[in-house]
Amino acid sequence: MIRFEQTFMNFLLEHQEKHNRTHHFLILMDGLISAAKHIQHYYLTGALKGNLGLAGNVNVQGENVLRMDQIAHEITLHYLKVSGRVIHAVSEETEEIIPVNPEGGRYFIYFDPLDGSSNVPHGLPVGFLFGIAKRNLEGPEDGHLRAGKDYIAAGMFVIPTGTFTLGLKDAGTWRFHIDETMNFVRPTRMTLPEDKKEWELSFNASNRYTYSEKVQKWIAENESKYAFRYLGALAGDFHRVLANGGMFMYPAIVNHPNPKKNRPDGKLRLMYEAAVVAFMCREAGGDAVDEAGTRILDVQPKKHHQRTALYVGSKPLIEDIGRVLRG
Ligand code: FBP
Repeated sequence: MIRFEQTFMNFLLEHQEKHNRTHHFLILMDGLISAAKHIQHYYLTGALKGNLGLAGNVNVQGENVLRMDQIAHEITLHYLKVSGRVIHAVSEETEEIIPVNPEGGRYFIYFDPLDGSSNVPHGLPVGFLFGIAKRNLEGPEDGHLRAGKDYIAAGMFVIPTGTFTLGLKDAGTWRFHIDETMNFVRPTRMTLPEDKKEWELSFNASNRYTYSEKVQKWIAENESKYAFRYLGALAGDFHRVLANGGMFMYPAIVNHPNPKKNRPDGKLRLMYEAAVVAFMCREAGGDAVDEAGTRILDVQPKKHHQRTALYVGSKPLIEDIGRVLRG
């Protein structure tokens, strides 16, 4: 007896029909799925094909571009273009907002095609993160940057583990696994566990004495209560938090012995890193705040590559650290 698993596309078709929505979103998601599989192939063969090294140039963030960053960006842009559904895109890899199909497009997409650059040279887990917003269908569209609360969906692929997680506005966060036919299957609803026994803390421990005094104090008072895990790639670390509960944080760096290395505005990017995991976390019953204790999803972006501090995870922990940050 052959056992058939429900595929992602069948799951999404049911979702769209249940909510009397159009096929446009299905076509866009099909493009993102194709992009993720293509990126996974290049990453898995990267070491043998010599694609895990530097590309030789510097990106908008002033960082050395990795060959795989360029490959992942190029692949994603191709599938967004052929979907015909995207007005414009914001990519971590390009300075300017990318006009894709300004007239015929229906969605804005904000993406980081390969997140977790410190893991790339070792072929270790990285992430493909994206947030999607829809054009104004009732009136004129000015193309303004959307806050996370205006996203209709946000998701991440953890590459090369073959897992895909998608948050749908007011419809939960769902995880899918890749099967032997390279299909994403078995939709599993993700809800942050209330039981604290599995909760984990995730942050770059080598930065802890560069955080604000109040954040350092919160860590000292709480770290012994939870396990500590850190992969060094947001998608991988948040993947764990979503399953086990707890909190991932990348606080502002304000007490670095070398003041030039301070990051008072945080390191992670608001639109295609922080807001993406914050959206999935909200749909899974969690929350996320910035260094001021403001909800990440409520922050209106002023610039498309704007940075932010990030605290994301189980509601009781975010409420607790939020009080400290607002204090
Ligand atoms: P990149 O987009 O340059 O990879 O930066 C993002 C990121 O790698 C996140 O995935 C991760 O959470 C964080 O930076 C790791 O930073 P650090 O190496 O300072 O701990």
